[in-house]
Amino acid sequence: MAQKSVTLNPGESTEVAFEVTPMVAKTYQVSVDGLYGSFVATTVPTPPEYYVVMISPVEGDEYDPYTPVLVRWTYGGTLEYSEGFRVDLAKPGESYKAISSPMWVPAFQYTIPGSYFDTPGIYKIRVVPGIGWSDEVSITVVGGAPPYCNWAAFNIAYGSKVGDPNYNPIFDFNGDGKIDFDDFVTFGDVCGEYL
Ligand SMILES: [Ca+2]
Repeated sequence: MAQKSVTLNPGESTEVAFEVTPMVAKTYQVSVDGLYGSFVATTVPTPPEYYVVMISPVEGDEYDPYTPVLVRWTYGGTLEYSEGFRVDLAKPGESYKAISSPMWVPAFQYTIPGSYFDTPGIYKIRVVPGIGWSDEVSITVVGGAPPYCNWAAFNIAYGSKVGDPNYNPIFDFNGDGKIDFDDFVTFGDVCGEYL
């Protein structure tokens, strides 16, 4: 806490200044030895040299269950970075866990496999730079029948891998680049009740 002491004789006044650097635009309450006041920060200072800004998804986006989420971001100030970016996910009611693989992504985008989004609710996604500030968004995974619950479409994609003409990433629930038995099991779990 900042502290300054002044001594005044009766009837005297003086000006005392404190400098604060608010990091969020909002109203701040201040008190000085029993005297209360407030000030409003309407703009925030320029962030540090290194910071992440999320491009997608945007706050409040809605997704169907088991839908992969493409996360894209920029890195402010300078594009030089040493380690890359870590992507963290907080499932509904849980705290953040690092989920990117490799942990430090040497790129500005990352697709979170659909298998992470197995429960309706609000998910938080955070991108953490090796150096600097992270940014986060919340998305909502809605309940109900996902549009891909279509056996005919799944059968066409079954057995394919990335690069094949019939590969369809929507069915690659675990994001391993191929649509195989694991995805078949997930498809059955998610879509069974809707088919
Ligand atoms: Ca797969």
